[in-house]
Amino acid sequence: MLKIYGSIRTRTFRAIWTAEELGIPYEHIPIDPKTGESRTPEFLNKNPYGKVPVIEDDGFVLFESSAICTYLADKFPEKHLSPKPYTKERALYNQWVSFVTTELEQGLWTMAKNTFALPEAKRVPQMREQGKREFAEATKALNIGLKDRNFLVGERFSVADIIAGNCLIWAVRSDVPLGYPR
Ligand SMILES: N[C@@H](CCC(=O)N[C@@H](CS)C(=O)NCC(=O)O)C(=O)O
Repeated sequence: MLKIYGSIRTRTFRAIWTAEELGIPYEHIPIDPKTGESRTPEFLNKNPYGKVPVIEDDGFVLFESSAICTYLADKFPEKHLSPKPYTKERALYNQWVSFVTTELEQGLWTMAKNTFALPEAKRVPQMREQGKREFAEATKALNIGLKDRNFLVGERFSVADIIAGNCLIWAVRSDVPLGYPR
């Protein structure tokens, strides 16, 4: 059975959300990075970077949340959670997944690192404002990208919406204003 490693209050949420949308059985192993569980030799064997989420699917190990969600969605094409490869929809899907993970998320991550995630001595408080500004710029672009549509790609809910949705939930939970209607 598919195994999903990582506590729910981490980016592992994306993998679990995807598995739930697909309606597939999985075992959740709530490895908590805060306790050092993701840095044991056994876990580093699965992800040498020591982070969650990680999945194991019949012995196949994969890390990076967007790769995991896309792999799961592609495995069940009849559920339409990712567009078919080699299509324009797929290119737009790749665009939004990259945008969310390399742009939208980074502002939030900068804020989190300099508020609680890094050891206190390594935090730079001024970087919190920088992160907030970057997140605001990225949400502006996301708002324009959604225009009058409900989903990031075409007329269908996809993993791109799951990853973007997870980032926006993360922002709301951190009291960071979203600022735009879409
Ligand atoms: N780009 C990675 C980021 C993974 C990541 O940073 N995970 C955090 C939890 S949300 C983690 O495991 N942090 C532990 C650490 O930094 O030691 C992904 O999307 O999977």
